[in-house]
Amino acid sequence: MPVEQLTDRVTLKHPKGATAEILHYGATVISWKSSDVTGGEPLERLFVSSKASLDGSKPVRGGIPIVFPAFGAPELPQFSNLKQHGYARSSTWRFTSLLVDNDSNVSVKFSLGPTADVKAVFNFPVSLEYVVTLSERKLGTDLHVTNHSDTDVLQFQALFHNYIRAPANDVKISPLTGKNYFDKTEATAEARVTPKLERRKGVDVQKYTDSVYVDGGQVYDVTWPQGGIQIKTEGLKDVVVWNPQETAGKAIGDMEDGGWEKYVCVEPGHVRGYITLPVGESWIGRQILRSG
Ligand code: TA6
Repeated sequence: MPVEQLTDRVTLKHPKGATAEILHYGATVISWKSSDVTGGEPLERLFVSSKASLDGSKPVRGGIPIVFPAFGAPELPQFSNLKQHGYARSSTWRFTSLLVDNDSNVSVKFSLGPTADVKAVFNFPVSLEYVVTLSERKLGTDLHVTNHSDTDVLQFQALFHNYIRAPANDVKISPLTGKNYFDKTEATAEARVTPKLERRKGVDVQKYTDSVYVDGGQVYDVTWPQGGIQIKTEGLKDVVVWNPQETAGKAIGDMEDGGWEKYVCVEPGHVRGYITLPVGESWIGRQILRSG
């Protein structure tokens, strides 16, 4: 059965063995298992902390949380009621339909309208749809944003907060050479808003890393000895690379011991500046993750 609906999640099964699990809470992909080009048993490609809450009590520490309408600490006045990274990852989405079910792809859609709990924090007539597509070696996630206002444009940011399962100290992310980035680990506010030029051929996360690359190039290779994930994106011009390492990692309440050694976050998004969506229009931001 390609799609199974459980009380709190939907599971996808591809005819060639790949699987995915999506919680209704946050429409958070909490598992993606796929083989690589050599075939073999599908392996888990995402990291979810063993201390993560999956009961809807707080955003999932891992998988692919959806960041919308604001990245980081919300800045715009209309976002003043929102928490860090916005409301999409901490709202309960509705599974609306099985879109595609064939030998190549299994694709499902979730939606999040301006429901009461959303209006309580963000009173703007915006609706979200999220399409997750599972292929033999790929996982696609598409976020559709529609502005239903008759009068106001919608300004927003969006990002897929991918926790890629990987040996963090052996990972390299490329090609980011020549890209400008902002280093959020800098000690002073001034340094954190001063752009740096990336000179490395492969970016590592062997030390505490929290970098926002502007216009990252929309294709990213996350590689390590004997493994890798490629990320291709559309509509998401920037990319964030994050790993807290031990000191910052231990301070994260729902991070399992040593969890920081098991993942790297490579997060395509539009997070420098805002997308401005005119009245009545829709926007799509998408990514395709490919294993091996
Ligand atoms: O995407 C990187 C980041 O913004 C980091 O600064 C860190 O805060 C991380 O997201 C996790 O944020 P969270 O709100 O999920 O603890």
